[in-house]
Amino acid sequence: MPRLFSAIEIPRPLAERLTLLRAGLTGARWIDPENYHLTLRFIGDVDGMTARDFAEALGAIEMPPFEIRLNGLGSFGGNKPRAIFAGVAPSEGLNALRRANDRAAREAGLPAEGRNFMPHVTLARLRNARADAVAAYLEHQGGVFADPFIVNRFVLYSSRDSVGGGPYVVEAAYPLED
Ligand code: 2AM
Repeated sequence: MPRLFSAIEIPRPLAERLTLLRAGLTGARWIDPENYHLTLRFIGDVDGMTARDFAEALGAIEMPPFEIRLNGLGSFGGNKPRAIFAGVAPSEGLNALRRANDRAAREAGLPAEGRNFMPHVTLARLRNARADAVAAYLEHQGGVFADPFIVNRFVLYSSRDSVGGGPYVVEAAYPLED
């Protein structure tokens, strides 16, 4: 079974703008813009029936479109940085959609997720990047702001790559409608 997760896609023009940030950090493996996404609920490897149940529960979600905005850069991993991400400005719509995705996972019999939801778009995975180099990179680039965009659908992705970072396949798409 492929690894599954639900996510919001990043519109192509915004993804292209984010590629301007792909410079100036040794040890960074930059994600290709077509693979940028904002994970709503990570599922991982599950059996076919659970996958179908999750996909079906996602299909029952009814929500209007909403706006979100990427907002500043950060890193995960503290002293041993492992990723650079773009953060997301607080959004009630996003929180509601995340909760609905959590509910769908519960309905499919999946266990609750241990970690808190920290919405982000991973831009690079890091290997042996120095914490001070990451800090300098973030100081230089971290203040960027992007235009808001409308979220009018979310998707169920699969990934066969155990390392993460794509390529991802859209298994199903779920429109948000007023
Ligand atoms: P990340 O980009 O911060 O690694 C596919 O792996 C997507 O699911 C990625 O966006 C990844 O976040 C996210 N994800 C959330 N929880 C995960 C987990 N426990 N293992 C792997 N990926 C996870």
